[in-house]
Amino acid sequence: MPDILLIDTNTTPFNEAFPVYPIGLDYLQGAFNDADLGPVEILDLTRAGGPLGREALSRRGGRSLDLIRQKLAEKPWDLVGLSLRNLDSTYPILDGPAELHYYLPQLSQYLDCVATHADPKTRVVLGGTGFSIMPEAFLAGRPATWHGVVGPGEGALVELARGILAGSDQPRLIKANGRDTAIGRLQNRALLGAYLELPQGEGSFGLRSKTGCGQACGYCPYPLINGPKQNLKDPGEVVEELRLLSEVHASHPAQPPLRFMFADDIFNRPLDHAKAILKAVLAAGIRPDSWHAYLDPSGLDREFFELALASQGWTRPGPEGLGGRVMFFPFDVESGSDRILRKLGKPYRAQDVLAGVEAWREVSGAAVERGELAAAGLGFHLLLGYPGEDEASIAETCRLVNEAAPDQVAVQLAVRVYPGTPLARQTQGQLWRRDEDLRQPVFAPIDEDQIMTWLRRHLDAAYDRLARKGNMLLIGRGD
Ligand code: B12
Ligand code: SF4
Repeated sequence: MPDILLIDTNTTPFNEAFPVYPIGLDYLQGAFNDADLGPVEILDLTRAGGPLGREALSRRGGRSLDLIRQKLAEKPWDLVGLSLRNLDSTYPILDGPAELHYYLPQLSQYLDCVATHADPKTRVVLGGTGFSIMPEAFLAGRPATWHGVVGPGEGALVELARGILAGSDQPRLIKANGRDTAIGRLQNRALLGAYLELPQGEGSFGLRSKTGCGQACGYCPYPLINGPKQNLKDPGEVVEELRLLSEVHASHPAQPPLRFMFADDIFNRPLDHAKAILKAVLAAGIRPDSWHAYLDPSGLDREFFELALASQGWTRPGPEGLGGRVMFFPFDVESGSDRILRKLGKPYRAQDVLAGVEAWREVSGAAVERGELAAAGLGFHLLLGYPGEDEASIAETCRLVNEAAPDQVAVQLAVRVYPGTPLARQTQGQLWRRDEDLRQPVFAPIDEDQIMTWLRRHLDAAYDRLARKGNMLLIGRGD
């Protein structure tokens, strides 16, 4: 059997505070097993290094380098794969040291360590979301024994490994995004069990019901990762993954709440597929404590909300005193201005959002009346300050907010320009020149004070609560 090692390099402060299960590596490990190339070892740097207090976070890098050195010294691995997930926090540097928000220098240190300590015959393969967004930032200058895979690795990495083991020449960079290969599945019981030991946020666990969203919104790097089209997973396979997760959960002594996220680019596109999955989950009798997903705010209908409610989507136990379960449903609206939505490349308009909100209100309102929910709250997520934003477009967005009357509005006030996106093409020559300029976070410039003034002018007076952290605003109603 070949000696294959997969390393999860996600040692970011986020992964310390909000651990995310290394779904990608679990899927790849399963793909190697299916191809009779297993067992494959996973080195999860953050978990293998053990917990660190907030004040000791700076020690994570050194610990991880030690772990990499130790693992590489164990044997001359045939193949070492490194998963490079996060490039940055997506927030402009707020306060504190830059490494809290920008991870390329740390990742480069890990790669340097592998270059120095791996056996000269070991083939190194890079992949993961961060790598897929800017492969050259990682691969440039590395030895000829290094390769990279852009996009989902289940098919491409196994193929590459077979070629390497057979001694045939292999391409330096494989673009696997957009290929219709089988999507992996959660299969590593021990690793899933280990993550149940960790403090769980909204959803440490994730699983994928498809790849791709089929859109190309101006600012978004997701199509660079998963390609321009969609590849769907059979609902039955999703059920099998959830069954496994439920079994591992049921055998865990502490029984923390079982929450997960459909880690798709967009879960409800195509809507029928999302519904088929929820129906299959319900039919299988699987009841998580909660789940959530990223959604397209248009095309959400009553049936979707009914299925989401029945399967505990976006619900949680209510606060003390209220009892029962509550639902908080976030709509990723981005803008209420059709002109800006067009500029963003969004396929929906403000009217579609209102239709979705109406369907949500009917379903959640009926559930509250029946006593199934103790309360239901609505959230909007907005992205303000995209190139072309002005007082008229902010006024239109405020009009949509005033009409839909969400309980909470989260506003993001800065957009990072990722290489290869429509926004990057649009801003080349103004905000950046060479590809290398975009390796460091570059944000589309905005006048935050001006936007705040317009928001205050056009939002209903009921929205009288405002909290601000860096480029994020949280606006609430006092009524
Ligand atoms: C779901 C998701 C989340 C969920 C995760 C929930 C969960 N329990 O897993 C939540 C909301 C918690 C989250 C949080 C964050 N996320 Co996020 N997230 C995603 C999303 C949409 C999907 C990731 C995923 O799990 N996919 C499913 C798995 C199966 O796929 P995968 O990891 O990509 O692995 C596949 C391939 O990449 C490849 N592969 C992976 N490793 C390797 C290794 C080798 C050797 C090879 C060959 C291939 C390979 O094969 C795998 C199988 O197909 C992506 C965007 C996207 N469309 O990919 C952003 C994304 C990964 N997130 C990102 C970021 C920045 C964050 C946050 C820092 C945001 C924040 N400020 O809070 C935090 C970090 C959290 C942490 N602990 O690290 C960025 C990372 C890139 C970047 N810009 O830096 C992305 C790309 C989005 C973006 N805006 O650009 N995230
Ligand atoms: S913003 Fe959403 S719909 Fe648009 S390209 Fe990104 S993932 Fe797809």
